[in-house]
Amino acid sequence: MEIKTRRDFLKTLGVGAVAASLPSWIYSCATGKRKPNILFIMSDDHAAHAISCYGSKINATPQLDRLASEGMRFDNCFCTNGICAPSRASILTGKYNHLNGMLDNKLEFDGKQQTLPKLLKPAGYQTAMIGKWHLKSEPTGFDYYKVLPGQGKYFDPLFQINGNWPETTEEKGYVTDIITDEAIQFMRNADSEKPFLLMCHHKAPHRPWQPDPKHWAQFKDREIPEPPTLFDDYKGKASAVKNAEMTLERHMHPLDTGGVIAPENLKGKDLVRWRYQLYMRNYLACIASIDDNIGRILDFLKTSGLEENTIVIYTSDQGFFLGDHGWFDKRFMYEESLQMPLIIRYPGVVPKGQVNEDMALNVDFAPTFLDFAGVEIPTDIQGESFRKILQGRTPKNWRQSAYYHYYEYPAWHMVDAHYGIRTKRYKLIHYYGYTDEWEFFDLQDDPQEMNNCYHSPEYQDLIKKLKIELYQLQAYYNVEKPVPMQIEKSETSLF
Ligand SMILES: [Ca+2]
Repeated sequence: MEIKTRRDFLKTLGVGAVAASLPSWIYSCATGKRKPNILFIMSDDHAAHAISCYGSKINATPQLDRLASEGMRFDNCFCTNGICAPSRASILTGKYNHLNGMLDNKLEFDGKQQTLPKLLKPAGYQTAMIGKWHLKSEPTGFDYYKVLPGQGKYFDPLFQINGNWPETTEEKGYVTDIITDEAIQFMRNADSEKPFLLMCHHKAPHRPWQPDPKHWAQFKDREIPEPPTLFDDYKGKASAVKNAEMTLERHMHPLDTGGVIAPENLKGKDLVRWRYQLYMRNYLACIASIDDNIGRILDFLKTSGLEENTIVIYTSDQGFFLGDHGWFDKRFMYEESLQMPLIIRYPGVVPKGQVNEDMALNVDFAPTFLDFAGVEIPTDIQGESFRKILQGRTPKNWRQSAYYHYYEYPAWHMVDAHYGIRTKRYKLIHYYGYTDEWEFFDLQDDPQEMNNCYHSPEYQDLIKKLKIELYQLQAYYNVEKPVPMQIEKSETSLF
């Protein structure tokens, strides 16, 4: 009689009879369902405007579109520091970089600190990290890891596997396929009585772009539409923007165009156009492999029976300039670099085919996953759980502005240190490293950020208010007053 009652109770929560025999700790109090598996798929430098459900004009990503049609797409998800290692550290810790220590790519992550996998393990989670790690120190908190050393290689990559750190083992094949194979193998072999956290981090589409030949064949003769800001002349913009060493015209390396060197007679706009085409064909061909492999993962989840109880997340550590403003690379707080694609599917919990406009940040990921797992969110985590947003209920006090802080200068591309605030409509940026200049954009009237209106009289009152809010955010996040940096040449890790 007692068992029957419990089964009836579980049925009301949507939990099947088989699950009723499982221990109580396996249920999440947040959803009343079994604690979900969390499959976190992250690519490297995949801009949202190279995903067709985000309105890409340059490629199609049918498998990511499929994921979005079955879940929720976030249109205002932002990184808090637009380069690789810092974003990864924020995702792992739920904290800004001044607290987790990864201000830039040069530093080494302190693996002793609190991280998402360490918090999930006591709740019964199996934890694994497969693919690009990029935090230099040995991964901690994972039952299993198999990571690329440094940036990794596209073909026949080396891996570092737990138990044998820092030795490397070569795997034959294409990196995006191999990482997917490994992820599927982990899920297939995982203990089905326990939930898992699997962080599946692709190297692609990081430069220098080396696509799988079968995808290159699809793109090699394709004419890629140019972005409207390809020939931004930076008029009225900050010196940091004018001085950045990331233009297609003057700073692109031959490796970024597949090792092909531009004909000598090409100059100015012709050279930019030539480089843009080769750059984008390689970049988009790398993304085609990611999309195919997302399809393989989704098919596996369906056929294995894991689909219903697995939260699938797709994101990228930050965005990228796809010729926008004449640039490649990222770092700046401009939209193309700031925005992270974010698509989340959780059958039966997240409504299908939703598009959300609320502001999410990479520091929100860890608390959100903890929340779904029914794990108490430590008070020192700075991000906020957006579980309720995923369930269709945005909290009334949800953030209306986001704080960003980029530190890495001097370094590759010589982008000055800056911080800023973005609201739904406006953006205010302060470059403070070797310069002391501001930019202000009205994103409603100027979504492409071509007109710096920092000195426009009609915006002065608004800018004053935004500065107050910006400094309040710095105080809220315990950011020490940023100081101009020592300017000296230094070595840094690639890109
Ligand atoms: Ca990156």
